[in-house]
Amino acid sequence: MKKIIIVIFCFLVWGNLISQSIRKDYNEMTSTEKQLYVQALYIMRDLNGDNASGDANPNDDDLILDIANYHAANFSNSTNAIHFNLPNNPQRDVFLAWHRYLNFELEQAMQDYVNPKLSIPYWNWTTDNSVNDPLWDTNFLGQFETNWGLTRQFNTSVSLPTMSQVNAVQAVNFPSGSLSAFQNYSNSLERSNVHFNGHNWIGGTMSAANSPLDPAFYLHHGMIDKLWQEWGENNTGLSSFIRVDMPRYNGNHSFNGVNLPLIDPDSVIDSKSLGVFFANNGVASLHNYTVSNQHNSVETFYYQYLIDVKDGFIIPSLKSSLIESVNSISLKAGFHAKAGSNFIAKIDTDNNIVTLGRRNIIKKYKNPFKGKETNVFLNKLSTDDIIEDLEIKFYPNPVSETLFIKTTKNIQSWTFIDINGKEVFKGKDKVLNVKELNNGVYILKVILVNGQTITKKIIKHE
Ligand SMILES: [Cu+2]
Repeated sequence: MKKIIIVIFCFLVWGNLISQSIRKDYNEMTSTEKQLYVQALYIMRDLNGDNASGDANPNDDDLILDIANYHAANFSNSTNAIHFNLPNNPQRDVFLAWHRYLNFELEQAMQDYVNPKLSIPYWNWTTDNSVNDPLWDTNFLGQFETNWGLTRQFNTSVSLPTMSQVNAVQAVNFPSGSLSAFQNYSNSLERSNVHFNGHNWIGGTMSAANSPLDPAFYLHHGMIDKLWQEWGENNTGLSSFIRVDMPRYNGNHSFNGVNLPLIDPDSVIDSKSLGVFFANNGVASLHNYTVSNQHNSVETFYYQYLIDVKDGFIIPSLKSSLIESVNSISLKAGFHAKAGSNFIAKIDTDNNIVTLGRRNIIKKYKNPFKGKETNVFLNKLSTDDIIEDLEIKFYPNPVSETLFIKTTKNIQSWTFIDINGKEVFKGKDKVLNVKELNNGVYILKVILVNGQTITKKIIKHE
């Protein structure tokens, strides 16, 4: 009886899924994600979708143009200036907070209008500093040069920020422990090559006050935002703004007919408070965070590589969180799904964020850290998505020690076959200890009690 109540409760609560954002290097985007992101950019310029049918006022639902106009109008020298207020006007300096909130809002609009799993990627110029990088492919940001008339110059006499320039800026924290330390940091970041050269290396629109018209703007500022977040985590408590009423829009804004309110820049000092997290080299680390369900009815985390949930990641009673990875999720000490919380960990084996066809598996998962059981189950998104056929998943793959076979039907037996077609390992359990197996590529053949056979390539590594 208890179980039934929980399931019904879940269906109600999981109705409206909007993601938290795990932002990643654009190189980690799948081709589907890139395609969707590009599509989202076009949609942001025509939110009502009426331009094609001869809309008389095509700009009134153009979010990107609106952002660019706002940015240009308040670039500097105004009460609401968003640039260059330091060192003379520290009371006005909102460079970092304003740009953080801008990316957040655009991302929210993309999630809302296009796909809840979209996030704005970042451009790490310390590694991607060539015009031949995939960033500029015509199927990604390259197409906007012509389509949006950006007159990019690619001024390669300007150097993109190097790792040592970034490290030098990130080390700024003097005079130590004071508000001025943050102001020095903000000033160093904004006025150094690290911020300028991302704009000026591209040139054209990116060098002008309406630079948000170039989609590269959001990836460039995505990287700046990531640096500020890292600085804040290394210099706890130092980020602080004097101004308390940062205007996002000037009141004439037409986006969706809504005038967005003033916000306190201090409220965005930790990007996690906006539901924004940054992944690095295949790892999204979720830590020091308490799920609040403030922005969304369910906090959903999506990333295709490792989601590492640990130190101080708390899901309080009555709060709900869904963590979804294509590859692997690790729950470590310090992660705590409290009694009465809703927690789902899900492996999206299709690696396809537009696939809505989810199959339903419920597993009891022993939480090794609390001595209590936590429900970890693969959930379906809606009743339209029910697929009754066989479901089988292998996790993680590649595997180093223990491989899990998750299936909706019972397993009769399984066999590992090596590249010579020889059987090297066999058994019946759903949890396989593969420690003794040599590294390499195998075919795992699973025979189910109903006679069906599934094969899958498995990689064993160190
Ligand atoms: Cu700017």
